[in-house]
Amino acid sequence: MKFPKDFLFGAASASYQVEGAWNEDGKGLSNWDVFSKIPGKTFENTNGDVAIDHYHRYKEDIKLMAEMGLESYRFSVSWARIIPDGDGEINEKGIEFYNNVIDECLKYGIVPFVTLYHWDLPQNLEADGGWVNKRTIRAFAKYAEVCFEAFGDRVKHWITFNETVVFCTLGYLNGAHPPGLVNDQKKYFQATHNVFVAHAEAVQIYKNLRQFGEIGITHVFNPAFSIDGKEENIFASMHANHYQTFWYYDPILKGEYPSYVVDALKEKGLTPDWTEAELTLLKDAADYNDFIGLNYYQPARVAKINETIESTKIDRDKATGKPGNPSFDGVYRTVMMEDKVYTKWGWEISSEGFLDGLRMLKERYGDVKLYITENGLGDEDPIIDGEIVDVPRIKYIEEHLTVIKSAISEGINLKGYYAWSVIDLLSWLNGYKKQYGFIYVDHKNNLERKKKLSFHWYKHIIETRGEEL
Ligand code: 8VR
Repeated sequence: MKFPKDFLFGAASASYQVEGAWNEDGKGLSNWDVFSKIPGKTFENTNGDVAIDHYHRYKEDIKLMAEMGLESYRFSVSWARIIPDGDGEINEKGIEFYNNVIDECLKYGIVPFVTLYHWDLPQNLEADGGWVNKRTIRAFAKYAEVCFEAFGDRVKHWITFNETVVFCTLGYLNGAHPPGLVNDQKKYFQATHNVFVAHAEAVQIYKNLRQFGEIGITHVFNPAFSIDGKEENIFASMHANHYQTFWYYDPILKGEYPSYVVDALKEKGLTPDWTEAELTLLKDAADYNDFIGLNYYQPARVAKINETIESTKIDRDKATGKPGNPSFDGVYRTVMMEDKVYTKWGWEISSEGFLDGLRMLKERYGDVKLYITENGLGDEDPIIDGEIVDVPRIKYIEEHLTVIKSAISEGINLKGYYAWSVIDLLSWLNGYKKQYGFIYVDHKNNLERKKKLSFHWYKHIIETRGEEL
């Protein structure tokens, strides 16, 4: 079987992780420009000032993508390039840059898939309370509209937010992402709600413009499974799925929050400040949301605990996705299991977890349209005789694409696959050590680009539409 004709084979990146040019051509400061410069926040104090200099090398990079046969490129727009202070004047140079990127993609027939928010918030808004302040909702709606009007004639696929669970958890509970707060549960839930409202506003604006494209959101997809058949651990997995998945997916797809979480928040005095009008907006926008993007790397294996959590602060090395942390409410813990396989960064490799998770989604949300907007292997790639032989990455992607194929044959509505990442880039907290790309970037040699083994492999998969998988 070949993948269906309308299935898109792509790869992804994010503005802060590739662009650099942090203060060029009128760009404003983002929260990451500031946060990454606080000593100790990132591995070896790396930051995105230069990143892989995609801002100046986008032509070369997109040419390589075309050579690889990429059908679609998922990238994000840096809000502070478009509106430097978040909600004031528009920076024409910023618009021009993304126009160039989009046109360069279209020149080769590559479909641009655009994320509006991949974590880099204008610092001016962050300083005023960021996602906790409702001003940011209005600002986002305006920014989204500016992007739709500037790029919407050529961009027909929009993602509002990337992984709300990650930037809110790390930002308001764990202190590992901006704004660096610890254990602020009230703000955490408020920020998530404000993001969902901002998403809903953007969906409405987009549909009112009648540009006839599609709009959705991307969430981390981290389905939780009990470590065994014990009742208490099965309860833990149900609890984890409600807080980590349904809290994030329900308001987008069903237009309402899961009552299991709502009731608990009420009891604890953690209910966000939400208005009737906002709740109605969520309900209305859910009917117009076109798809959900899933970033799948690993499932969660969970066990019940009963702990009083003094502080949810976690150190950088524990904030990078490795299991072992207790949940903020002390109800469960994620665990590493002896019979599972893990990457060098401790992320479980499990294509079965992927398939089981997709079935769980289908059960809860029916036939919603899905894209895999990220999936890939973070590794330190071996270089042998000058060649980058990233065989484990090929194996990883092969396994996951094979699962997608069977999911499609089971009737799961999957429309595209975006490997993370198209090119080696800056990891938020891990510097350049953790590589994900099909294209290698030589940091010792003027950021020169080089094709990896996986580049040729993926090209072949695309050419044959996955027939051999
Ligand atoms: C996703 C993010 C993306 C990347 C990939 C890989 C990190 C990284 C944490 O959660 O959308 O930006 O972020 O995962 O892992 O290493 O930079």
